[in-house]
Amino acid sequence: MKMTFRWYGSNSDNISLRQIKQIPGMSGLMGVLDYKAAGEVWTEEEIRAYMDEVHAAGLECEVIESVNVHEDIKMGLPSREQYIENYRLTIRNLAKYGVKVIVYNFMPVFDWLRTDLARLIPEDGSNSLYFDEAELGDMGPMEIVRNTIENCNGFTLPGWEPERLSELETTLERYKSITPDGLRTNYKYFLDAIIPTCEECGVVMACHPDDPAWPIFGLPRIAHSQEDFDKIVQLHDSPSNALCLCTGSLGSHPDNDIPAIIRHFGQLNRIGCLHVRNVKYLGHRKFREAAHLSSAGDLDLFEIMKAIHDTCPNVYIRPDHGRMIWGESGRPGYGLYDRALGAAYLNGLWEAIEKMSK
Ligand SMILES: [Mn+2]
Repeated sequence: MKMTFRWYGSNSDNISLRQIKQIPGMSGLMGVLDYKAAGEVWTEEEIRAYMDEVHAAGLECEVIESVNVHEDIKMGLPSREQYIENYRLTIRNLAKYGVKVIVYNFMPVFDWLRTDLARLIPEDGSNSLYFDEAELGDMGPMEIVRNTIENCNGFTLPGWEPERLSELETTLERYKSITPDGLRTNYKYFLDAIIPTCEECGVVMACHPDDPAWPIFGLPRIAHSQEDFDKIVQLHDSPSNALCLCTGSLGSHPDNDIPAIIRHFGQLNRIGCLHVRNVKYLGHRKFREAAHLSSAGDLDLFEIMKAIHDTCPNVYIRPDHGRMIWGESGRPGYGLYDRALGAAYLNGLWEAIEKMSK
């Protein structure tokens, strides 16, 4: 297992590489160029600049996240050809600088969704991201977009780039005629086009699950259960067509047995990387993000780490969203302190599992 940390780059993250390097057991980053719009080519110059900085800090960057798929590819429009060509070039450019795994998603419009980005946790005064479908009921898509952008403390949030959302109304209208099967057809077209490039360059594509793990606003969503991912890995049968198993996203639905899902796809060699975090269920389609410790939420992090250890022990993982604690302010979900605590805890579980299994 390689422990990593998400970092947005020195112009856009308030956490420094030195701080990340000081977290025990941190091997590197899951990096991102957060200023790139979906469909743009990530140039060699941009990637080199990012990597040089990371390597100078004594960290690796073998996983890159949020290489966003242009909406025209998901909708299957004729203009997808150019965007697919750009995506292939981005894969090649990233591979040249040592990238082994690319995290992306195939979710229509909304990358992830919360109704509150800083919900007070009354027990200890910290706050975390929160979702309540009942609150969403009164909000239209445009309103939730406005809320999310206004409440992100001036930081960009992955998937919520304002440029991408400017044509929201037209896009939402277009999706009305696309069924889940139709979306899968467009997905297969994309995978058939890019996976041979990945195989050539030794890159694994890791699809991130829907978050939360059910359909929203009537949009087709096809990545929120074991059955869904069985279909996805079969769309193009290759070890380069894998998933980013996000325990908090899939785990937002209590029916998803996360350790069992890890074992299933781990045995198939289809897990490119994992985001590991905990969630606390508060009712029907209502949850908040919790500290990583198992007893702080409803997921069993020991069983999760054990499933990783047993079926995909060399995989990249990172502590996912943390709470905001100790007076920290920053990008919602991506503070330093709680994620560092998460990494230390997950490393502790790992050490115990490793030694017990010998
Ligand atoms: Mn995730």
